Amino acid sequence: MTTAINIGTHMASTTPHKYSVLLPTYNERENLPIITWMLVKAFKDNELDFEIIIIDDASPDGTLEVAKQLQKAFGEDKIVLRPRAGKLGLGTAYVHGIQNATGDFVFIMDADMSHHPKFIPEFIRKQKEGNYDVVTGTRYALGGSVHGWDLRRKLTSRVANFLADTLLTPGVSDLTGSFRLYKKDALAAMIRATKSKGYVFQMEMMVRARQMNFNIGEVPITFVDRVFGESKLGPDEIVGYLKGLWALFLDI
Ligand SMILES: Nc1nc2c(ncn2[C@@H]2O[C@H](COP(=O)(O)OP(=O)(O)OP(=O)(O)O)[C@@H](O)[C@H]2O)c(=O)[nH]1
Ligand SMILES: *[C@@H]1O[C@H](CO)[C@@H](O)[C@H](O)[C@H]1NC(C)=O
Ligand SMILES: [Mg+2]
Repeated sequence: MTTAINIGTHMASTTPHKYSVLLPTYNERENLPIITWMLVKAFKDNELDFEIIIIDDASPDGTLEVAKQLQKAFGEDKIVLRPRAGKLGLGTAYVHGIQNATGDFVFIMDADMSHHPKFIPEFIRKQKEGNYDVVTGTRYALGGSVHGWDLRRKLTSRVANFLADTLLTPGVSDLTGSFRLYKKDALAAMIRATKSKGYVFQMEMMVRARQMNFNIGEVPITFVDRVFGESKLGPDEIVGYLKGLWALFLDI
């Protein structure tokens, strides 16, 4: 009996998991080295196999040149470059990046330091705990929080979340956030089912995940405002979000 249990535990603990991180960048020249260094450290400290896939959309600030330097420093097996010729948006950046993901798990996160790599082990622990298909970081439950945003920005995010939760009811406390860990096959299936582009993309993925009966776990994260660079959230983004949300509501 004991032997059988030991063998089982041993096999489970030595399954060679690999984590691919999809890092879309647009004008993140200053943030990219810091986030990359911290990610490498988080994975190495925890003895995890990983790769970081940088999807840069021809950033005018020279982010791609910085990414090439990082590739030299950390190695081509650790830093994979998947640049595109123009700013084609976030949704398609993920689709583009996942084509080169060799891990059985995929992290999606922002490159501007709003999503701190120190949470990586917690996502992984949570995933194992419930064998979840998706683990989503939440700012709005379980003790998660937001720092560095003014009241206007906080309200915008809360209202966006409230609207999405009311219209779509997918039972995820932070729908507009995007720091998540996926089983790669589950992510591929969600992406195939998702039609939206831009800001609504991440939200629709959670709706599709529920429809496909994937198990979703949540971990609290503290979200901090971007370290370097200007926020891109303006009236156009808000109108685009509302239109996208409404289209999604009519579609489900
Ligand atoms: N490849 C690619 N990356 C993008 C694009 N738009 C944004 N990003 C990146 O996607 C991540 C999230 O975008 P952010 O601009 O931080 O969006 P946000 O957090 O809602 O807004 P701010 O941080 O306030 O600007 C960051 O790493 C960006 O550099 C794009 O069109 N293409
Ligand atoms: C990414 O994948 C595509 C399609 O499979 C392949 O053509 C390309 O060479 C890969 N690029 C890198 C950088 O691995
Ligand atoms: Mg940001």
